[in-house]
Order: sequence, then C-alpha cells, then structure tokens
Amino acid sequence: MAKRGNNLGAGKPKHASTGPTQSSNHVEKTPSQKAKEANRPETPISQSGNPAGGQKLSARVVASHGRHFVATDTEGKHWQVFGKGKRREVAVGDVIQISPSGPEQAWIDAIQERKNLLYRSDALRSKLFAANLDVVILVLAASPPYSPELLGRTLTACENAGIPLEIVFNKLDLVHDDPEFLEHIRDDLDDWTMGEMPIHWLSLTEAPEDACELMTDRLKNKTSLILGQSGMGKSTLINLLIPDAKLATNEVSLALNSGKHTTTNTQMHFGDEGIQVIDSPGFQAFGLHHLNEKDLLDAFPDIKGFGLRCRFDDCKHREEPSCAVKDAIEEGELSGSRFDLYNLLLAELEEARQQY
Ligand SMILES: Nc1nc2c(ncn2[C@@H]2O[C@H](COP(=O)(O)OP(=O)(O)OP(=O)(O)O)[C@@H](O)[C@H]2O)c(=O)[nH]1
Ligand SMILES: [Mg+2]
Ligand SMILES: [Zn+2]
Repeated sequence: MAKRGNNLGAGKPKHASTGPTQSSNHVEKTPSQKAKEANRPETPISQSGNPAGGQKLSARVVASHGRHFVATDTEGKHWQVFGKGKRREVAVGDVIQISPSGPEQAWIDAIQERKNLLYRSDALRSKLFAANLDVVILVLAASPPYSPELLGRTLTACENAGIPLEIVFNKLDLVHDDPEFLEHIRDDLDDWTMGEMPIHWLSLTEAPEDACELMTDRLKNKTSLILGQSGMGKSTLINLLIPDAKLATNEVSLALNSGKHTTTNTQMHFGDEGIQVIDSPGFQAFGLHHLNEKDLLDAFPDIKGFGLRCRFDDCKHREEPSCAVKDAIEEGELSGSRFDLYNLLLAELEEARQQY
C-alpha cells in the first residue's frame, strides 16, 4: 500500500465522500517521528500494519476541513475519517478509534472521553471547535485593531470550558512610539482579564528569537489552540515555533480586502519539545448560545460574586435598589465592559430561545 505524504489536504474536497484531497496550499511536513511522540493514545492498539485486516487503530484528529476530518495514527499515517451519527461529531484534538475502510479512509468507531471541548456557535448551530486542550492562546494586535467584544467572548468560552487562556499581544513594533496607546491597551486587557491571565507582549517580526523562546517555554508538552481575528499573526507564530509547518501568512490588507482569511481550516502541527499547536482561521464572530443562563453566570465569576450581595435574590442588576453589581461598577471594582458583554450574551440567549 502506498503511504501518503504528510499532506493533510487543506484544499476543499469536491465531494465529502472522496479520499483526502491531493491539492493543498498548506503542505505540512510533519515528521512521523514527531507525530508518534505527540500521539499518546490512552487506549492500547491491538494490531497495526495491514489496514485491510479489519483491525482497529487509535488516532488523533489533526485537521478539520468543514465536514471532513483527518486523523493521524500512532505510526504517523494520515487517514481521512468518517463517522455516523454522534461519531460524526469530532473535533481537532480528539483521540479516536478507527477501522480502515480503504487505503487512506477509515470509519470512526469511538471517540475517547474528552478532557475538555471548546464550542463555537453560529446563527444555526453549535460547532465543536477543538478538544483536549491544555491552553488557548488568543493573539491580538494593534493593527488590525482587535475587537474587545471578541476578546470577551473568547474569555467567556474558555472559562465555560475550563481551559486556561493566555493572551499574546503581537506587533509591538507598531506601537513602540506611542506609549499612551500602549497604556490604553494595557488597561483594557487588565480590565477584561481582571489581571488574572498571562499577557505576552511580542513582536513576531522584529524580535522573533525572544518570541520563539518565550512561547516555546509556554507551549512545550502541551496541546494548544491559537485563536484570533484575521491578520493578528497566528500562523506567523506557528511558523516561528515550527518552521516545518510552512504556513501561508499574508499581508493584512490583502487578507482583509479580499474578504478571505489566509488560514481556512483548523489544523494541528507538531513541533519539538512536545509542542502540539492548532492553527485556526481568523474569526469575526464567536457565538455563545450553547451556554445556558447558569453557564453564563458561572463564566463571569466577578459578576456572580457581587450579585450574591444584591438585596433581591433575583436581582437583574438593572433598576433594582441596593444592587451590589451596579454599586461595584460605579466604584470601579467591577468592569463595566464585562458587565455590558454579560448583558449582551444574556439577551442573545433569550433571543435564541424564542427562535427555537
Ligand atoms: N509589523 C508586524 N507584522 C507582523 C507581526 N507578526 C505578523 N505580522 C504580519 O501580519 C500579517 C498577518 O499574519 P498571519 O500570521 O498571516 O495572520 P493570521 O492571524 O494567521 O491570519 P488568518 O490566517 O487570516 O486568520 C503578515 O503579513 C505578517 O507578516 C509583527 O510582530 N509585526
Ligand atoms: Mg493564519
Ligand atoms: Zn443586582
């Protein structure tokens, strides 16, 4: 059987049922050695070798191309995997059991219990984003300007999923001569993160060695997901950590003016020192209607904490008297931006509930 290269088929398939696509703009050269090291299945593999022998293999989902997925087995071989029913619902980072149905295709038999799972909703439904993450890295930059709302939504999703979040503020070179602007950004990030999250101030292009050293230290022996709006430097960061990844990066103006994102699929890359990093397309929206009201309040422990001190147990923190939340915002102990986002998300939940 011909063994495929390491092309994960980043191009869109014409038919979801055909084999992994051969054409790709993003050719990943993952040494099988690295994949082997990175893929530590908890389920033992009974056999390996002949894929037509009806045996089961353990594999890690390493790429998502919309409706189809690529998984890598412990030998470093890539499979295009398909599931039926619930088994169709896999995410990059999942550990799965597969049985080969062709030289490069396999059925998903089981999805191993996840440590965590990050979701993202669009207008129609919730989507699985990535699973079994040790950390999410949100990449922000001064240019193009980052959206505080998307930052808040990412914080909320990670808090809900129980995944630690770290922020990279990139393109520091563009704001060196504007200390006031930088101060404003520092205040904004402190406000959103409540001073509780690591924030790394980097310039990936001006000081790449420093950035690489710091981020290698943060990401070694971890599975991480890199999130951020288009043009922030997600792929640039991954290329720095894993030169073999050779990801396409693009001039911001090109990427934004064409309305296209440079990265179009979610894909895991394997580096030295146990780095397993997932690149993702830039997001412009981050729906959270998969959370219910309780989830939402739990994701805002600051608001929840002050809320316990309101006079009325069911205080909505609007016009009620003796509202500890309103008082805390007035006194600068609680972030008004966070409270506004909480209300916006609550309103979205109510709207989504009325629609279905
Ligand atoms: N000035 C400056 N430019 C940078 C820096 N880091 C990255 N860039 C540039 O920003 C542009 C966008 O970088 P990408 O890595 O493609 O951004 P991305 O977040 O992967 O974008 P999408 O794939 O569209 O989501 C490229 O032209 C990079 O060269 C930096 O530290 N300073
Ligand atoms: Mg990219
Ligand atoms: Zn209140």
